[in-house]
Amino acid sequence: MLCLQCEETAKGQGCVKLGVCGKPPEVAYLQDLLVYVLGGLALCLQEARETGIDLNQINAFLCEALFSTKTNVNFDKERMREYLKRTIDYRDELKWRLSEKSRTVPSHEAVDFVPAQDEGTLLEQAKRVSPETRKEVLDPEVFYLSYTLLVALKGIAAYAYHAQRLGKEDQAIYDFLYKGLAAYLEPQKVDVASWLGLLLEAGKVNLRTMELLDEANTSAYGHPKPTVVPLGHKAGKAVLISGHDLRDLELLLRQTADKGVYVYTHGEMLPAHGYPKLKEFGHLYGHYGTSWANQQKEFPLFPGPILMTTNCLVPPKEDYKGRLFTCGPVGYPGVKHVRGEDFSEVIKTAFELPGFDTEEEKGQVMVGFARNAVMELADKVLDAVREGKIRHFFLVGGCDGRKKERDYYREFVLRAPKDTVVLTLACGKFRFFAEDLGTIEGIPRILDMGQCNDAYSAIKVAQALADALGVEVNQLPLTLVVSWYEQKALAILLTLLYLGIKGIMIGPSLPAFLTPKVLELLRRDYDIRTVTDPLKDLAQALSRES
Ligand code: SF4
Ligand code: SF3
Repeated sequence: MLCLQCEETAKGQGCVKLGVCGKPPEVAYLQDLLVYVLGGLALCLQEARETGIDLNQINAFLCEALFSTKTNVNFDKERMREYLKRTIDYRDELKWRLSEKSRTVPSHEAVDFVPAQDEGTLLEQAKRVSPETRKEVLDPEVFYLSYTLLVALKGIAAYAYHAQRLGKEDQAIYDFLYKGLAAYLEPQKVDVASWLGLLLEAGKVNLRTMELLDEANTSAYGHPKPTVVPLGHKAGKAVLISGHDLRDLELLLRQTADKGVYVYTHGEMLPAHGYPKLKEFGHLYGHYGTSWANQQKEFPLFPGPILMTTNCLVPPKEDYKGRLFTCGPVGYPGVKHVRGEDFSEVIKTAFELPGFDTEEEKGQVMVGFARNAVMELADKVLDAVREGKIRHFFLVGGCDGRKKERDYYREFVLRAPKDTVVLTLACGKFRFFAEDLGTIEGIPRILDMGQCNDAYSAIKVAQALADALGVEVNQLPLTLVVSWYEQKALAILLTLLYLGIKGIMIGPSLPAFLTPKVLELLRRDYDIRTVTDPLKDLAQALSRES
């Protein structure tokens, strides 16, 4: 196997025997094969695009299938085989419909690919189209650039999946997924300059996808409002829900309403507490635990079932595996998977388990500072900036992970001068989310803007601040300190580059798939830098503005 799609990739170069995340080589190969057959499907979809054939179901499937190959989503080879089969079924149906309409069926091996029935041969087939083989046969620059595009496509597909579940779609996003998968499938047809163009286009399409997701979330659940979230628990039966999918949370809340069960959020589900329509459910009580990286420590102590709606799933330990559930694109062998939208098995398990015996207070955090809530503070914020009471903003956002170096982000936030404000989003914030940094003129010094899925909010706020102050975004007293781990973060980074944002600090290490040439370009044209030492980086960020 060869997988280098996340920040924890082995030796900073690529996992070749077993994923650092726990992904076994068989699953890695099947995911590579899935990407290949999705490429064949994408060629057919490009051809079917203008024929009037209804593509809705296939588009939704395409996003889910790509999502399943992201880091920490699906570790189950049987589920991968199912995704393969469904891809081939959709592809063959499309081929038939294209012929029926006298349209040309695209010519490519992936369009005619037939998977072997026995696992050994299937894995051999997969190996032939895997990054391991691509690396041997492709020009190195093309290998890495095409890999970077694939990583971005997975991030975009994840956002599009969430939006689609709430009824928001844009064919232009799907068109780009087709185009990107086709380019990955036939990399020799794309020259180096065009790859770079495709990557910036991925940033542009990702911006649209995040906008659509923002529209999906806010139209379904209202604009988030500043909300206090308890970190303790009530006495009683309890269900824990993690991942990013708000639709799954809504369904769980509806299905547990008036049943005497409290629902707690974990990880990236924390910002859900800020949405007015989700807050209406009184049994959505509080938040339990921190980021995905601490699951193996936190999950054994939760006395109820745990539902993983999306990434990040860590291979579960035996002491909680039996009460863990997955849904959507997530999967792990031996863990119960909820198909469809009926969580009654999860709820039944909550009644079989003890729940919390006693009530406990463990402090609280504030969430809900998404774009609308920050805009409501705009006058106050702008006055504070003009009066010099707020000297600088830091957007400390992105993923968490297991590396000790990620303490950098906590140090950075704790050491940020008292006249600075920290905007944050995504699971990296769990390194500092419960710290009390105080307020400036009543404005909290940590403003939690939401999940990684809410990066659009941060972009809108930066643009609005720049407009109000009559400057360009790059002239704002704002520094972006990004922690990346997985594919959505890369898609966001490309969006920031597409928007021309300069001076981003990224860490804890650089993506293994960026070639020296690309890095040189990023440094030269975008002034991208890697994080070094919190105090040094803080001093540098603050000096640039003076
Ligand atoms: Fe390795 Fe990350 Fe790929 Fe897992 S997802 S196999 S840790 S590179
Ligand atoms: Fe986190 Fe997986 Fe990226 Fe949503 S939950 S930000 S890592």
